[in-house]
Amino acid sequence: MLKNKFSTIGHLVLIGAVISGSALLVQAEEITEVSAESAAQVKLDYTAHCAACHGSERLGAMGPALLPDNLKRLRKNKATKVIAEGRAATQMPAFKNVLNEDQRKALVDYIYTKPTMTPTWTEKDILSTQVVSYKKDELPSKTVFEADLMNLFLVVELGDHHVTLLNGDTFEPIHRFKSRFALHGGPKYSPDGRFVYFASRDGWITKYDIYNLKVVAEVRAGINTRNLAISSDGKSVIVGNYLPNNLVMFDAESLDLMKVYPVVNDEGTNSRVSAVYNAPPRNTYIAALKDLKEVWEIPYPVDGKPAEIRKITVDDYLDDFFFDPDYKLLIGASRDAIGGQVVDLDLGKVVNQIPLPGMPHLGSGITWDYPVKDSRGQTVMKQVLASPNLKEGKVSVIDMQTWKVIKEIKTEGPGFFMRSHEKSPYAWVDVFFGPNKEAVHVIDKATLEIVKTLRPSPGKTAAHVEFNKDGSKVILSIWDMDGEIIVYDANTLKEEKRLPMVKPSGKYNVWNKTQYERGTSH
Ligand code: DHE
Repeated sequence: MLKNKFSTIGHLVLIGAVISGSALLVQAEEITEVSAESAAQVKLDYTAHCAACHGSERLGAMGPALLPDNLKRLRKNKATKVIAEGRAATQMPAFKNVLNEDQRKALVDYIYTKPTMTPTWTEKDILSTQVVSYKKDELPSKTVFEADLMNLFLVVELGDHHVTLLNGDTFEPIHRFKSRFALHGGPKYSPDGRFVYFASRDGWITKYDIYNLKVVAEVRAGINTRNLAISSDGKSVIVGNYLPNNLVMFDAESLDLMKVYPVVNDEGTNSRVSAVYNAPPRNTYIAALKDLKEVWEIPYPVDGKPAEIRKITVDDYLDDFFFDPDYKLLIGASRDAIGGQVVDLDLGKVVNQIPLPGMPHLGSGITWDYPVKDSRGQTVMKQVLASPNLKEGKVSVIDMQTWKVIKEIKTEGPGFFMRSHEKSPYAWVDVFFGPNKEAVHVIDKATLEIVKTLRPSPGKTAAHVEFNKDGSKVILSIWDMDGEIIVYDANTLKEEKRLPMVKPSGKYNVWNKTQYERGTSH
């Protein structure tokens, strides 16, 4: 009788795996005993409130995987608080009015329980998912539409998982196509702008031919993916994963697997990848890690052969980071730190600390030249970096020589994305969180003052802007199922056009992205 009263959380996970026919889980290692009633209740709560975002088997979907390995940096009491109050800078809502304290604690115990089946995604799994619809040169190298190919935009519509290709001169849609579930991070263009590579949170990599409006190849690189990067020679693509803890390199042509790099240090501790970026002047990829205090530099493959990794030890975990325009310095921060670190990639060490309290969103950081008077009264240009803050209503502007804060620009709430363009006098920052999420600020790059605050759709989140090729227009998303994108004149700040879209998130201009324009993300 007593025996019957006990079940295992692990068994419930196993049932889920069998039902979904998933090939992601392998044999049990550890089983935690809890009463059958509690196990059933926690599973019901998980299914009702968590599974839609974190996946029915805790492997991640819109939200991250919830497995002990992925939660190493989060203490259990902090996790209970996150369930009650939500998590800053994410889509995680507060559940304190929906789940009582016991339910919240039971959920925390559940997510910190090792699944009976360990999730895996092997080279064999990767290879088995590869589909090549069109081989090299099978499709014509001219477009099936007329437009300035360097001034195209892609708009990711998160609401119904579609992508719209937009003419950047007329702002007329050219084509709309279905994407994989929950694309996240910037799609990456091939250097000539013909192809684009998308990554979905559940690990799918899609290569799309913009000239022919067709998917060329697809492969599933992992279970829970962060982002991808493409090399400047256009020959390889690398994917950073949360689950499994690895980086996966593909040949950019047909997404043939080249190499899996397990992310583990010499002592055997493994880590999720915070993100991986291309570093053009270095001919390398740079990845920062979430659970190891290391930055990894991965050279492009030579003659198709992947090279060995160079590892740089840093002072703290780097959740978020970006580079100076020369890719000599990496500027990064941990989400819980009170400051950022400047890593000299040539010297291979941390060379400075930056006073950046709150939660700077360095992934959205931009740089520009800011005019100051020198000791002789002459105007000289100083390179500054600016970052929104995910916790506080401010934009920090930092001198990139002294690493001192020049100004903290007060905004109406925490912001997610910041953008500018070399030819624009303005930088735009959204107010993504809180009661003023409908607002977007326009900052004068020379005075560091907010010159205008736009509220284009009262009550709806206005977020993420991208400039066109010559910096004369800006498009802004109204982040709503009944949403739209709004085109502005980038100089007069006057609204020019609205196009209905389904929760449009990021927008990506071919020229700005392929030229590594300073005002946008790379
Ligand atoms: Fe993002 C880019 C990490 C939550 C929308 N986001 C990125 C990148 C990283 C990142 C590392 C750069 C990848 C690249 O371009 O190659 N994002 C994170 C997080 O750690 C965080 C805070 C938590 C998480 O859920 O993973 C997070 N991000 C979100 C969201 O909640 C957003 C608003 C909605 C969504 O899609 O889930 C969101 N992130 C975006 C967008 C970009 C992005 C639109 C690309 C911006 C660009 O202009 O390049």
